[in-house]
Amino acid sequence: MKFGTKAIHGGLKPDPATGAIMTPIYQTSTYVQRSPGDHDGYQYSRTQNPTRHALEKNLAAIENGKHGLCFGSGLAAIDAVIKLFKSGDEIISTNDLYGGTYRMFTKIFEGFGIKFKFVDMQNMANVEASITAKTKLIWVETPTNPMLNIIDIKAAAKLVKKHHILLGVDNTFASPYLQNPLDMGADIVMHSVTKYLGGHSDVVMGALIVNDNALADRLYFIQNSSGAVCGPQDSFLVLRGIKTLHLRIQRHCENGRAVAYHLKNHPKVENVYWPGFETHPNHHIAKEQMRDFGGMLSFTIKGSDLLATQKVVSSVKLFSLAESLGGVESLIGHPASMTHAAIPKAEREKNGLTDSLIRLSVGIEDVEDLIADLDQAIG
Ligand code: P1T
Repeated sequence: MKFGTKAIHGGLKPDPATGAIMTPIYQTSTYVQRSPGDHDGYQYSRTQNPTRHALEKNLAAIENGKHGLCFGSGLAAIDAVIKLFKSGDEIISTNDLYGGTYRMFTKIFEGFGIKFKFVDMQNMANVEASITAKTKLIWVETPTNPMLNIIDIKAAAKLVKKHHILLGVDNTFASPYLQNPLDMGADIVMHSVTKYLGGHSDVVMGALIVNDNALADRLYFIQNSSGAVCGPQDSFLVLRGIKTLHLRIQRHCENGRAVAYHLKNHPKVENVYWPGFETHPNHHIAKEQMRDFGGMLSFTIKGSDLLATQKVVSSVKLFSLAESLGGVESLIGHPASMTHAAIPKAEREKNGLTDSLIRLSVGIEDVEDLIADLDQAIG
């Protein structure tokens, strides 16, 4: 089955009770048992819920995985992954990543004795040099947020196989339409479903997709025991969002490309970070592991300091100045003071995330209007 067909049908069947073609919102916390233990597979909605279950199967289908698990947010999904480990274990993470993930790693899990190393993975030799006998997981975000670096998933997979450890990939920026890390040897795929999968900026949710049955069981145990699950109403909205994922991403990519080239040729723009440019340092890997280059990009304006940058992001009329990404509407953000404010300035700047960086989530509006808005904001 090809992607669009899987997005609409994958893992789904008409509701067994009524034949409803759309999975109903099973807004219930519990399920009646005929006698203790005699039930139809549902006991309590933290453990399992039919609407969430349908979404989990659909997500597994579009990521070419066997098992899907949904959580109350993207961070809750990552939290479940890190709970696979214990004090003394080490995790190697990309150095450029969502600020909230960095905050959770350093402010929550380091307190529990798990050690994190933030490494520039654009060169895999850096990763191999950081592996010790205590390393248990390599955590990759690709494309990275917000610098749009590309990490070679197949090379990372080769490394984890050699060292008998796990590879987790945060696939949020790419979406399953553009990139399927399990096919490239990853053990865990994670999504902030809040973004492209939901697609309409109306849900906060996270997901994990895995192939290995034993790993899935351990994650199901954590999902049920820690309880950070999503609700049925949100599961319904995401099921609905995924039905148009392929169409939306095609347009995000088309618009992203047009905006990227426009900014590249703009006399006031200094740098544009977008993996579709042949001059992007890892364009060849992006071309190999992604179907297209997505609708996320970052840029800087020549000679722009913090104040001038904040003025530009506040001057848009059609873009909205807001955190998040991946919705149908275009967003502009200032990572240093918004999504990545939790990362110390010195740490951010090492990775190129300066006060002058502007991030765009290019939506699916008419691109001429988006370009006109950026031009008037840049001035
Ligand atoms: O917001 P939440 O659903 O908990 O997802 C966290 C998360 C995880 N991974 C990546 C790559 C992300 O971008 C995010 C959330 N990011 C934003 C809110 C943002 O504006 O970058």
